[in-house]
Amino acid sequence: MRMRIDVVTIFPEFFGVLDVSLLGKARQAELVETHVHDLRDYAAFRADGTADVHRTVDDAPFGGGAGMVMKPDVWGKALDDVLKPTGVLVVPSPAGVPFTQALAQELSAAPQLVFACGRYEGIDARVAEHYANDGYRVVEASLGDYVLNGGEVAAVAMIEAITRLIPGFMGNAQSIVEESHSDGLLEYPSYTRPASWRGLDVPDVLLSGHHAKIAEWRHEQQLSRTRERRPDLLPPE
Ligand code: 6GU
Repeated sequence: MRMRIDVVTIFPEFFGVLDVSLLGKARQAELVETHVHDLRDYAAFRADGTADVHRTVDDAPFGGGAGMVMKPDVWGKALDDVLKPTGVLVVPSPAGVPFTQALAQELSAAPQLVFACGRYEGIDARVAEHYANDGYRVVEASLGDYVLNGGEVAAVAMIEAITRLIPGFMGNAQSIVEESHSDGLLEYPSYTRPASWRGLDVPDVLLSGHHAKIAEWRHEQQLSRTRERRPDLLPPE
C-alpha cells in the first residue's frame, strides 16, 4: 500500500525540496504521496468564532519565559482535518526521543505519517497528549543534540530517512542491509580508481581479490572507526 505523508507547517514553500532527489524517486515509483498544508489556513477564526485577519498561530507561554508557544486550538483544527484513523503523528522537537535508524524503520511501515512542524519553543503540550489519548501513535523525535529554529528541516531529514526504507524503494536491498547503523557500527571507508591519488594509496588488501580478507579488513575498519568516533555505539567493556 502507498504511504501518505502529510506535513503541517507555517512554511509550506519550504517543502518544495521534497520534489527533488531521492524522495522524488520514491514518488515516481508511486510508493509515497506527500501533501503539505499551511497551518495558517486553520487560523482564520479564533476559538470564539470571530475572524482573525492576522491568522495568529502562537501566544505567550503560561508561567512566563522567552518565546511563543503554538496554540492548541489551531493545531487541533489542522490535525483533526489531516490525521486519518491509522495515521501516526510525528512531532519534530529537540525535546523528543532520538530519531534513529530503528525508528525510521518502524515508521516506514505506517500507512500515514503526519509531521507537525512547530517552532522550537514548541506546540502547546496538550496537542500531543490529546491525540495520544485518542489512541493515535504520537512520536516526538529529535535529530540530535543541537537546536534548529523549527521542525521543518528536521521533518525533511526524517522523511528522507523513512521513505528510502519503504519496501521497493531502492533497487538494491543489500545496500540498505550493509549501510551505516543497520548493524550498529559505522561504515567502513570506500575507495575507487585511481589506486594512487595525490600520494595516497588504496589499501593493498582491497586490490588483492581475497574476498574473505577484504570482509575481515572492512569489519576491523568498522570497529576502529566506531571506537574512535562513536564509542557510545559499542557495548560497555
Ligand atoms: Cl526535531 N527540532 C528542532 N527544532 N531542533 C532540533 C531537532 C528538531 N532535532 C535537533 N534539533
